[in-house]
Amino acid sequence: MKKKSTLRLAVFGTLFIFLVFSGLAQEKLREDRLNSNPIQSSVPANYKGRPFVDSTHTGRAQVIPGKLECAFYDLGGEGVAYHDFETENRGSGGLNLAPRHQRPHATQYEWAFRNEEAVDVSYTKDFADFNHLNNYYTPEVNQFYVGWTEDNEWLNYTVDVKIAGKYKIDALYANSDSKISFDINQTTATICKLPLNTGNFHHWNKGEIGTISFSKPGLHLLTFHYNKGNNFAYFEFTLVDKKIQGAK
Ligand SMILES: [Ca+2]
Repeated sequence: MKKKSTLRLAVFGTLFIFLVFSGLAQEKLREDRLNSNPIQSSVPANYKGRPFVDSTHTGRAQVIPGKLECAFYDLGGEGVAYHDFETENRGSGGLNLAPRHQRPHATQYEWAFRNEEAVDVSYTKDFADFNHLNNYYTPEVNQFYVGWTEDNEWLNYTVDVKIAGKYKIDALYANSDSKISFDINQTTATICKLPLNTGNFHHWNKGEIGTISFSKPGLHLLTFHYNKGNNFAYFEFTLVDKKIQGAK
């Protein structure tokens, strides 16, 4: 009896191990297949920018559906990855040089983020952005944002669209209720309106601003156009319809 049950245990044990390993092998095969499929690209051939990369970012394009962080605009510099009014970074390379603006909840990484580039970037601070009752939406601690905005500035993002279709856009922003727009692959795709004026550059709101459609999956060049009067933290793209009408 003892021998039989030992044998049964051995058979079941072997079978169990076999099933686990064959499951793992199949999963690995599936991953390899996914990775070997090159992402198709609709990015214009003349575009010289590339996704942002640094010590903590991989250099992969930001993904749609998902959150597009404004401060993670592409690498490539003035006239390629962005257009900015003046060469100083008035956040990381200006305001945040003052010890008072190097908050204990952040590190040098946040204080000095992309300080060699002209786009004006800063991060949310305890004394300015959350410990007050004037927010419509409380931003995350150390949330990067693009500020000190001027008329006709723009930022480029190489984005990886996983599913073609129509997307709702929500923005985390502060101050003016201005209009902004997005191009897809260098053609105007949508004009959006920020829903309300928060009355202050450190009173934040998160709300729906419009929709945008991508006609196919893969890499696209998304250009964000804006004017004077806002801080912009991020945009969230949520798929609302896989049918596409008038998509770029
Ligand atoms: Ca600047």
